[in-house]
Amino acid sequence: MQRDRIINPEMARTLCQLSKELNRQIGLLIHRSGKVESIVIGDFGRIMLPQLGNVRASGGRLRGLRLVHTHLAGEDISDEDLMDLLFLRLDLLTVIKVDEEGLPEKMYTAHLLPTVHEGKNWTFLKPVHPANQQESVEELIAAIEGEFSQRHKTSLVDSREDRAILVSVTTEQKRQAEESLAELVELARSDGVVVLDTVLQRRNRSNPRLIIGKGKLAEIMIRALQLDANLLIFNQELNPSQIRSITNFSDLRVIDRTQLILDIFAHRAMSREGKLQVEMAQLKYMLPRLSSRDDALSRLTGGIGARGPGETKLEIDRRRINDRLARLAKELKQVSAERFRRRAKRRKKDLPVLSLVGYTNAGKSTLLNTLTDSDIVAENKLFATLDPTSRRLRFPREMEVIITDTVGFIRHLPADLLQAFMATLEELKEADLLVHVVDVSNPTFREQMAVVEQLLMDLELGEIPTLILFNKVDQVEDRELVQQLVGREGLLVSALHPESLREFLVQAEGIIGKILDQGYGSR
Ligand SMILES: Nc1nc2c(ncn2[C@@H]2O[C@H](COP(=O)(O)OP(=O)(O)OP(=O)(O)O)[C@@H](O)[C@H]2O)c(=O)[nH]1
Ligand SMILES: [Mg+2]
Repeated sequence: MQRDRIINPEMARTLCQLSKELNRQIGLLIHRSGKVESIVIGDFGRIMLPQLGNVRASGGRLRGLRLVHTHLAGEDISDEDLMDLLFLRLDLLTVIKVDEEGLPEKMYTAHLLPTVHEGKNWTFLKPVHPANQQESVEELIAAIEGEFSQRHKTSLVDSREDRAILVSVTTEQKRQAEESLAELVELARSDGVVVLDTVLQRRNRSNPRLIIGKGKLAEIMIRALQLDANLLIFNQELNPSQIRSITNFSDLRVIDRTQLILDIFAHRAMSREGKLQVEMAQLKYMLPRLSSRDDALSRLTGGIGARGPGETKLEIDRRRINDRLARLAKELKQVSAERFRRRAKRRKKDLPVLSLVGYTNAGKSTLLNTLTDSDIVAENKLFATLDPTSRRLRFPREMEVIITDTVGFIRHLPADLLQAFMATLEELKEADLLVHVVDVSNPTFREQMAVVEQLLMDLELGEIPTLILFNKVDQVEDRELVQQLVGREGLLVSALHPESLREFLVQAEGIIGKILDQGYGSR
């Protein structure tokens, strides 16, 4: 094809003629160089495009391919055509209407716009007969690409941050769905992601193949283009086919809640053990999802029972990951052994242990700081603490204990992560008293308590005496709620205000004292 024409006039005629004879749409995917990449034969009403690889003009935002195809029923550029333009980021999308005689009537062309114009990200060129093409497509595409990259440059200034749209597709009740999405926003914020928009879709049943309908996905893609998002975060765990069903349509990065949590952990891990644990969880999560990565490749080697010569890249990746996992497991074992020795040393001093547990962001680290006059990281972010910390704490009646702070809990804690952190969490078994810190200023604190209690059971910590602290009362306006809590099995405190903790110290000392009296010698 000539580089500066959308399509050569003779070729347009041939295409129309064949289309008419076959009574099917025919499409050409044409590279910017003029090379025809694919010929697609559809049926009367539509064509299905093959999966496109990453054929791209160097560094551009558009794909480097234009689609030129025939329409037999005199219909205009359809919504489906526009979706192809949008999802595939085609250079251009052109429809040639075929007339009764099988001759080209006119060509109708749409292209993307880098900015929203009248609520749309695309615009139409003036219809033209294939023989009368005046404008150079080459120049046109270069101009569009230029505008895109200019926009890109201006947003590069703060492009170290990810800009995300959060999506939740769920069968939950409305209120629960909203709360869960709100928590996803907090997770994203904690990971330094800019949240541009949230989309909540409630469904009666979940679909294991397509997580989200194509229409809804189109809406999200348009939104993503408008807001210049580079990331979609799903609240639900995505299986490989669901990931594919989305990434087939778009170039946006797609991750799920589990990956987001893993990413937070990866950023926060400070100790060697923490880092090893997180990397292990990440690799384990990635492994089964690898198949969806390089799809073009796996299709190439898929053939008729034939494996390509040697290993495919995918297999090499998979083997590397397995090797790495084995190495990590070995290292982790060593580190855990070291920690065990340290712990044994501490054990010799035989101080009772009081462990803080609770939902993430409940105020555990703040409490430890206030009680022991320490300065460990406590901030309004989820999972501020990953590595366990221990401090000595002197009770009012001169008794001394070790107080430990550890990673917070969250609902739907990723299984791989829980497993990786098992060694750290196992230490909780040595606690003489668990202090369950609850953030009562959070409207979902009851659900959070239930999550923590369930996890404590799962970790076989249900037998250890537990004291509940209703924290952040200073933040609660609802006096009625406070009254309700007073009679309950717990103390109202504010970790920021030492004077509110006096009663807690007395009670904790009492409980531990009693345990020691009863159990001395058995330890
Ligand atoms: N108003 C108020 N804020 C509190 C109180 N306790 C903690 N906070 C705040 O809550 C936020 C979270 O506190 P952290 O101590 O980091 O919570 P955490 O339980 O250690 O959380 P993770 O380590 O992230 O799981 C911080 O911004 C604290 O300042 C309180 O009693 N009142
Ligand atoms: Mg903390």
